[in-house]
Amino acid sequence: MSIGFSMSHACSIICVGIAMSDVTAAHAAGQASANYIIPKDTINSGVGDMASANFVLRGSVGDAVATGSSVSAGFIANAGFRYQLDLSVPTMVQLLSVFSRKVHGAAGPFDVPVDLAQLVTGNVSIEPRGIGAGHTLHFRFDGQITVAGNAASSNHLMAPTGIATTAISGNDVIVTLTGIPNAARVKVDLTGVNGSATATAALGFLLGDVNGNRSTSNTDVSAVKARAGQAVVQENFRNDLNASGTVTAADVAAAKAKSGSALP
Ligand SMILES: [Ca+2]
Repeated sequence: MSIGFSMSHACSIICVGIAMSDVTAAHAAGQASANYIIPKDTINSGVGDMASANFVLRGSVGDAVATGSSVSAGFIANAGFRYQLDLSVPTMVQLLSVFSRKVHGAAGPFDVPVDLAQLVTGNVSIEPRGIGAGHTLHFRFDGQITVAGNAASSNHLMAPTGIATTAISGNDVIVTLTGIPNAARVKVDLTGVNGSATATAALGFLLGDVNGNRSTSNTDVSAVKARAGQAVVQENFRNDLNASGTVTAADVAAAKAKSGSALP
């Protein structure tokens, strides 16, 4: 395993990479601090593996070791340099919730919560709004996300569907799904969040199914029609199918065009 080091030496910052096997630990793992010997020829230029732990080495010849690290250890390289190690390990996180978010113009973002108890073949939550530039699923965790990890999307037949990409926003991993067809059951699997956490969510994408019963019918069309002309608020945002910020005739027409459709 490689670990990344950033080294401040004589007031300059350089990045070095070093393999774990090159570090000689004088103390057992798990201790709050330890002394290590780093043979000088084992420090190589390069960018560290950001998916693993990050270390910062600070100090210079003859300098006192810098302070301020939360976890630190003295280092002695064979050349006689002394460094301080700042060790930061990505926070272990657990999933709290998942929701499908769309920004309705000036009205701002509105979220459809995803029932995490449902399998992709079950009574999944429904996103009735159009895909636009992509569906965005927020996977909300209980701590700061520093490594987004990878997402994969599949349908109810376990076949890959669409393209899933990940991004970080605070405690959220945002999965953007593109290329998802209408009337689709989709399962998203996240792996490697902050290095090791995983999460799964399944939902249905069915345009116009504003009452979320997994079929778009005249009932849905009537519901959208009844809210035509309304600015988007929490009570009616599902009816703004094109996420413009107002429920309009275009939304009624979109629902009408899909009337009779259903999830597989
Ligand atoms: Ca419906």
